[in-house]
Amino acid sequence: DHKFWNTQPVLQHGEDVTEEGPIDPAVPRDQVQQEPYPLPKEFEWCEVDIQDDKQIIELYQLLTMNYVEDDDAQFRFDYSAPFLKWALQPPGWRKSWHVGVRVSSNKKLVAFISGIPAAVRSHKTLHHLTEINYLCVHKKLRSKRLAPVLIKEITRRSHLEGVFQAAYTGGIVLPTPIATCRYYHRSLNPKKLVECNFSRVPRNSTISAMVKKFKVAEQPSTPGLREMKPEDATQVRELLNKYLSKFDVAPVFETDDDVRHWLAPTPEVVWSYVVEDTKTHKITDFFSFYTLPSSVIGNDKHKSLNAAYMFYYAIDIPEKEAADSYDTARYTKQRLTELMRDALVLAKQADFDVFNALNLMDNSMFIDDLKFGPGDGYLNYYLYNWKCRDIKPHKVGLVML
Ligand code: MYA
Ligand code: JJ1
Repeated sequence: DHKFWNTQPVLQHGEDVTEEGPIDPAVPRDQVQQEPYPLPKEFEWCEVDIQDDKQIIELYQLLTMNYVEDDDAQFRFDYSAPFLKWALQPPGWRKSWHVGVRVSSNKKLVAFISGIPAAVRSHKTLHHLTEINYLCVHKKLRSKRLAPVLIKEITRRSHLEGVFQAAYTGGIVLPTPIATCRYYHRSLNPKKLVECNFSRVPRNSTISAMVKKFKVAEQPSTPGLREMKPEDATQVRELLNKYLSKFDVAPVFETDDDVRHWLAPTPEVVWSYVVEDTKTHKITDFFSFYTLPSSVIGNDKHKSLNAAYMFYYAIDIPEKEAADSYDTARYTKQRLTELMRDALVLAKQADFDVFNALNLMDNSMFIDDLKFGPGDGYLNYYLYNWKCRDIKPHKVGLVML
């Protein structure tokens, strides 16, 4: 049983969804609790100012040492400082949603939770909600019920801004996922992955056979493929919103600024490419991936695994193919497989060791052909204060960082 989650406006385990909608009503600002939730006496609240180099480094260090690990504690996510700046400062970001906890006596940062504003559609409803991420409590302060205080405080700060729904993901199962996706991995540097115990040499195989199996082309092959430019934002926005409209939960990119922030290339953080039709100069395809290394825990040879994660993509379905759903599916599979083959080439050129993807959107169409294998991790998707029917992985169009 869940002492905390039982008290929250979320679907409780086993409850059926008859009608979609909020669980608790919205509350006017002046009726929202004005005082921060009390913390145990040795701690105090702070806002982490991530424009201040000193504070972004404190946040980076907290997460690098204490954030998410795999089930066997072999790897830990190592989000870089530039990545965190990008992830936490999209258009409309609020400093009051970058919530830290410090030890009062020495001001050491020991816990964190963040919210960013986002437009996310579930089925037919568009929500202007908070995306919650980077919840972290220092390893030495675990199991003291600090996490519920952080969650209640970010909820209160969200209510103060008139936002009553949230989206979040997690490796663990809580009441109640709207969707559960699985991680898949495509080796680019099999030798290093084996040395890190990220993957194993199958009994009937050898390292050199694996090196051969996972070789990719030297250069991408799609004609008209190039890096995305900020000037492409309008076309990419239109293409992507149209593609995302077929999923049951997906973001809506409401402005070109959103697209430039999230999807134009940012060095060391996000990599984005478009296909520009050689004749019409129209953008017909788009894909992106982001950089998220993991620290390799307790390995003498390797300190870090350099992973690329599939981010958003879209293809234009020509009218001829859109005529019937069979042709659409066949076209989508072919086009996406060729595009993602190029994504692997570009990721290899950029020296990534592995390319990761979830089985969401249309990823299942290329996962096998492009030699991705299933990982041992799952990602659960949640909505706060919204009843929502369950969603199959291939109907999920939302990627959280
Ligand atoms: S997911 C990433 C979460 N971070 C990590 O996994 C990093 C490593 N782990 C830690 O830092 C700690 O173990 C954390 C828990 C901080 C996770 N999401 O303080 P406790 C519940 C939600 O004694 P600790 C991400 O960032 C747990 O079920 N709840 O535990 C999205 C129990 O409640 P109950 C979680 O281990 C976060 C209670 O906390 C999670 O010291 C979305 C125990 O508290 C989790 N990942 O600390 C947050 N893990 O008794 C929700 C444990 O009921 C946002 N718990 O089972 C909700 C929307 C808010 C905004 C609403 C706006 C309207
Ligand atoms: O990376 C993950 N698993 C790896 C390493 C497993 C190490 C032992 N536990 C894995 N490797 C096998 C790869 C192999 C490559 C060749 C083909 C066959 C497969 O499976 C997993 C994902 O699978 N990662 C995690 O568990 C990290 C946590 C995931 C939950 C994230 C929560 C994020 C919350 C943010 O909001």
